[in-house]
Amino acid sequence: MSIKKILTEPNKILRQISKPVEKVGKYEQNLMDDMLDTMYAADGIGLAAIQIGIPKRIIVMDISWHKAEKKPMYFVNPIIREKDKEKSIYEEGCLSVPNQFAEVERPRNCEVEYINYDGKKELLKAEGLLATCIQHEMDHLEGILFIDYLSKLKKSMIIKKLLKNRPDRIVV
Ligand code: GNR
Ligand code: NI
Repeated sequence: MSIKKILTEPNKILRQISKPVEKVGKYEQNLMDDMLDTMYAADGIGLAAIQIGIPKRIIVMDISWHKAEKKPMYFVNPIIREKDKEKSIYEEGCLSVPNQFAEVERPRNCEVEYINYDGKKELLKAEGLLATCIQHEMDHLEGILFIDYLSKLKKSMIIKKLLKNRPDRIVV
């Protein structure tokens, strides 16, 4: 188990479309373990493999309040089977867009089909934060970030701030 570096916007890798997983084996399970460690270490509630530079359709999540009682969730090759017509607005953040938050509107409920940690097919009815988070994570698999839903002005302001705050920025 190890903690990986999370890529941040702007980075072309985050815009890649992730590839389906053919089978959940030891490599994939080890990757999911590392992703979960990385997510907990960064205080996030979800993480897609592309955020650590691996373009595979794998997501880990834990939306439980008390992290003493961990409730990890694993999604491989997730597909949205149904989306609610009703929308809800949530203030979103992203580990790849550090310290920036904005309201995003998405379908309120959704039904997701996926493969779990043990390689078994599952169906999940998601609502509230769970539905928001799974949709946010599934966007990562398509190279989409929550800032893509904002106005051009808001988005460019956020990207400007990210560039300014880069830890590796050289100040002369
Ligand atoms: O940690 C996270 N919090 C969050 C809050 C509201 C909506 C979505 C999220 S996901 C985010 C972690 C992350 O960037 N996952 O890709
Ligand atoms: Ni994110």
